[in-house]
Amino acid sequence: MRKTVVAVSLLGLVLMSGCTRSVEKAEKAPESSGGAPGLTPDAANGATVTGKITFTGTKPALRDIDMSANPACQKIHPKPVASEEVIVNSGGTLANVFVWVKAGVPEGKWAAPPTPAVVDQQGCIYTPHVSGVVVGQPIEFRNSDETNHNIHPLPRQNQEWNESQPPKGDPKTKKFDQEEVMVPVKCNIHPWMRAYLGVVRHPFFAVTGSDGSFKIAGLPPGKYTVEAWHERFGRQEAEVTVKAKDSKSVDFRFAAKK
Ligand SMILES: [Cu+2]
Repeated sequence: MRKTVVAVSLLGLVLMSGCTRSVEKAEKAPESSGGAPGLTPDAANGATVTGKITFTGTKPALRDIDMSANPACQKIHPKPVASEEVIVNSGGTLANVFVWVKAGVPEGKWAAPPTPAVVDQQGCIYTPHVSGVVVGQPIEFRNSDETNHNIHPLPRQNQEWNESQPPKGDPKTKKFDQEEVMVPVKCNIHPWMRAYLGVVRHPFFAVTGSDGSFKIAGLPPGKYTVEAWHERFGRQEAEVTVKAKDSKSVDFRFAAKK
């Protein structure tokens, strides 16, 4: 009888130490798999959220960009260059709206695409004006111009940097390691130059183009907060709940400020 008790308690000790070890392993796993690709959208079973951003009211009067202070830039543009601050498409929709899933996306490390996002400087304009990257995804800043630029992102959560780039200089590849929507990017030489980068911890974001629409695909089933950001008109949120393979639409409407 006594032997059995001893045997059982020994077995207990062995089991307990076994447990402790496996917990330690589980906790350490994410660190040691730092190079792992991470979570990716589920193209086959994920849900799709699409929508349109409409604009109501009168488009604000915007001055054309004045490049006269810099002949190298001005000579590229025989005609005045329209501001990109508000682009209302022919159908009354809004371009350059950054739409992203702000809340509800499962925690965990989402894979950063190895392919760099590209922000070029062409004719002393950042192209694209608005774009997005996944946290940790490389961004290639290019200079296609015959003039100097000075790239200067102005983040609040990420590390600020400020680097000049010679005419047609080598691309600069950078990363942001914190989620931040949006990071404004200016050029210290040309005050009109502005780009905006949405840095998101997952790949569920889009930017509206000439039809004002967006599409976010591969979302796991769940309840989400979707946010639409516009540089002039601010932010709006909407809730959406999706099941596997669902297609739902979420529209936003921005109005002219009075
Ligand atoms: Cu510049």
